[in-house]
Amino acid sequence: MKLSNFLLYSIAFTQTVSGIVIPQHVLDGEPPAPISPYQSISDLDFETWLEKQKAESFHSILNNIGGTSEVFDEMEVYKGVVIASPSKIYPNYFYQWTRDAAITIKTLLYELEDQLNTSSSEVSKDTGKLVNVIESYIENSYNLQRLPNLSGSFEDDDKSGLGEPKFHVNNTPFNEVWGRPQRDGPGLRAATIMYYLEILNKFDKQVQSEFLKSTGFIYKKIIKPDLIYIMKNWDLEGFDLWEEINAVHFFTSITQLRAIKDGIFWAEHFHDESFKESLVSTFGELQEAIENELGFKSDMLPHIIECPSIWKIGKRKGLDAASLLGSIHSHETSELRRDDPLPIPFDIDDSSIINTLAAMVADMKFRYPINHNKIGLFGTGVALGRYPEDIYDGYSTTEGNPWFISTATAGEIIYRMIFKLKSYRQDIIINASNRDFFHQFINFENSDDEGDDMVIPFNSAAYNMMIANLFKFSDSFLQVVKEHVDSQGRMSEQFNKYHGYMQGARELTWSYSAVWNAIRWREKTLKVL
Ligand SMILES: *[C@@H]1O[C@H](CO)[C@@H](O)[C@H](O)[C@H]1NC(C)=O
Ligand SMILES: *[C@@H]1O[C@H](CO)[C@@H](O)[C@H](O)[C@H]1NC(C)=O
Ligand SMILES: CC(=O)N[C@H]1CO[C@H](CO)[C@@H](O)[C@@H]1O
Repeated sequence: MKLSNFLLYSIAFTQTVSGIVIPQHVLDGEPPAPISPYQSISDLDFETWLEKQKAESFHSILNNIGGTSEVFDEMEVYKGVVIASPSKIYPNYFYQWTRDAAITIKTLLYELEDQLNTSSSEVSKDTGKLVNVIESYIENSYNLQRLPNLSGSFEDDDKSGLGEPKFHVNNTPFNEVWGRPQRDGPGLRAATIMYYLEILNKFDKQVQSEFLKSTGFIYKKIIKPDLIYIMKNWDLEGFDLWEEINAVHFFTSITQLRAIKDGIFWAEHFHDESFKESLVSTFGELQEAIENELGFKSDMLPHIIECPSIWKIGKRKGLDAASLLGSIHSHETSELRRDDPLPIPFDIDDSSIINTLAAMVADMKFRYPINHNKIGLFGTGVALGRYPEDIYDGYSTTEGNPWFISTATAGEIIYRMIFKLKSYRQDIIINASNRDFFHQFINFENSDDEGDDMVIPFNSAAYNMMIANLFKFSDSFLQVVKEHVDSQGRMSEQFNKYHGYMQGARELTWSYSAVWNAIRWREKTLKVL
């Protein structure tokens, strides 16, 4: 976006919001053209939009995967390769990241599971196509794992090559300076592939690909190396999902824990006893570290500290959408059992997670001018960015903006919280731990019970009112998303904090996947209301 346009839209904004200080450089522009970025879709009501956006998002995800893309042929983007974005310049995201790919394919797996569940024994053409895409990703993972690269090699004792964050779309290594290693990739990939095995098992299906042979082959050759990587490296520093800080990170640790947990199940399934024992001991150590040793929690703060080392030196508040992402990607539906023998901490309804969400809203409501019209409102979602101190604008470093991923993920968390409350028939318990979150919905100052625990009994009138407010809260995040996508449902990485237009890498695969998942959880939650 040219600077002159930028000034124009910002001015338009000052006319609708009063009492907000707009930086002088924004005020120095030409008179405004009264164009609304929201015009193109304002005629669609929310429900219609959700349905349309879910389909568009899914289609756009498939277009960013080699072998199924209608945009790229297999000579350019190899089969099973998931590109982060089709953008090749300004910025160049035309690569496959291990993290983004694993998260994307997990989205396809949710769809596959939904399709298999609803369709009768006959496997439809669409389902067959989906299986093909998923298996080509798994095949490609086998190849990528074995590519020597600047993080190391597959042959190293500690499997250091698996920590390489990204590759070219033709499966050659990326040999430039980068934030490496990134230690979340192997766990995310392994968890995604193990979820595929779980689906095959559940619906009594076989592996289709001749190359992949069987679930046993996939376990031994692809999943196990990634688990070994975690066992050998979980206590080491690495770059975060935003590729900026070489340290210990909540997102990395908790998604690693998830992979180890699933690994225990599959090691047992394949009678890999001694390996299972090693996994069990890693699980114990890593869980203890996450809860008590790595510094993700402090008595001084109600929320998660995503990167304790940078918080300690006072450079960041610790607030980060990565904590929300860590929670959703380490907890899933299949864990909806009461007597889980290996519970993973910091589920979506954990006080520290919902307090993180509340603190992000409280910060970014003021930080981003497009949220200023909601300053007086409580229990309403706003556009969320990655973290308060962010200065990456999608092209270079100036000022941070809201992201589709963060905003949609906040919605997903609250839908899932409602889903869990209703499915478990849980009372809502408000106490000192989660008061920061519920403060958005209850005015404690006027209540006699300030300081005391408050129990809202399941299915009482107050309970149902709170559930309705929570549902409205989660919807309001998707309403923000709706205001910033284009008329085709396309999504870039960010939208500008002053004027709301999209910027950064266009058609970001992860944006589609985050929004698709939030909409899917909304549908699931509606069924239990
Ligand atoms: C299919 O979905 C329904 C509703 O969510 C669920 O109760 C059921 O257990 C699922 N069946 C299978 C085989 O997953
Ligand atoms: C608040 O309630 C939760 C859930 O029952 C509990 O885990 C937590 O320890 C409680 N916090 C306080 C400060 O009592
Ligand atoms: C340690 C190691 O195996 N490094 C390799 C990483 O990849 C580059 C490019 O393929 C090789 O040149 C290095 O030898």
